[in-house]
Amino acid sequence: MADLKRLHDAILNGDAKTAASLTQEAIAEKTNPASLINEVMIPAMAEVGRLYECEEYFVPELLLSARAMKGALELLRPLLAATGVQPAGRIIIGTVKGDLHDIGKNLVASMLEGGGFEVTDLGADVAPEKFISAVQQKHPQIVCLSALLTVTMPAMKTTIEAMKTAGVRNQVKVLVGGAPVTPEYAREIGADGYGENASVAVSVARQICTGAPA
Ligand code: B12
Repeated sequence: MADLKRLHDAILNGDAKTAASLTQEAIAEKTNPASLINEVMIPAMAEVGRLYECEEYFVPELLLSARAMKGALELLRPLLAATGVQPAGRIIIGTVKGDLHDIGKNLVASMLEGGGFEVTDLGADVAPEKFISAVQQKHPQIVCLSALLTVTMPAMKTTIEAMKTAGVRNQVKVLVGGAPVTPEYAREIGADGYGENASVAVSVARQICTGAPA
């Protein structure tokens, strides 16, 4: 059986090769991808964050762990998408301008795909104009904004304001998230919804698109 503690440690230690091979093993053994992510991989990144906070890790270690996490998530992505049911709606997602964090956003995008949504991922450090032109081209029901830095949270507000000015705000619902974002902040900046993690993002998106309870 794949050693999940070793997978946790491989992400923690930034060992992308071991993380990928243990993830492959877990996939071959039909380990549930959602529990692999929620019970092993996200806790590993949380520990990385803790070590960074107490100055045992620095940016190079963060980058190595992030690379290991992304590689493992990439392997799980098709499995998350395969669990999907009916196409539930179109979604545009991106990390706001000035912010390069994309692991959580990628996870949200994958889970939304898994939830049957058609997702256009604009990437990280996305300017408001890019969100606006994606709305004009793709006509999504929802725009998802991610921010991981206190200093980039205001870019969510700027993006919403720019959507108003461009006349597209009333065509979509805006869903926000990311570690420093709170439901109060979401309300304050005029977002329509907030999700604390990727699975909540899927239920909130489903509620917005179908009116189903979250
Ligand atoms: C990995 C990491 C990095 C990597 C990012 C790599 C990448 N490709 O993403 C690198 C090394 C590049 C990095 C850089 C920096 N980082 Co950094 N980073 C992290 C770290 C350790 C983990 C983030 C992560 O991936 N978490 C795992 C994912 C799965 O969780 P998540 O992102 O929170 O996403 C979940 C939810 O928030 C939610 N969610 C996320 N987005 C959305 C969107 C929607 C719509 C919804 C509904 C939900 C949702 O669902 C996700 C899944 O459950 C955090 C620490 C932490 N504990 O968060 C610091 C952290 C975010 N970084 C921090 C800092 C300070 C920086 C730098 C400024 C450091 C520096 N001095 O250069 C730079 C900024 C660069 C920039 N301009 O963006 C601080 C931010 C402090 C703050 N509040 O502002 C943190 C909190 C570390 C700390 N404790 O100080 N970082």
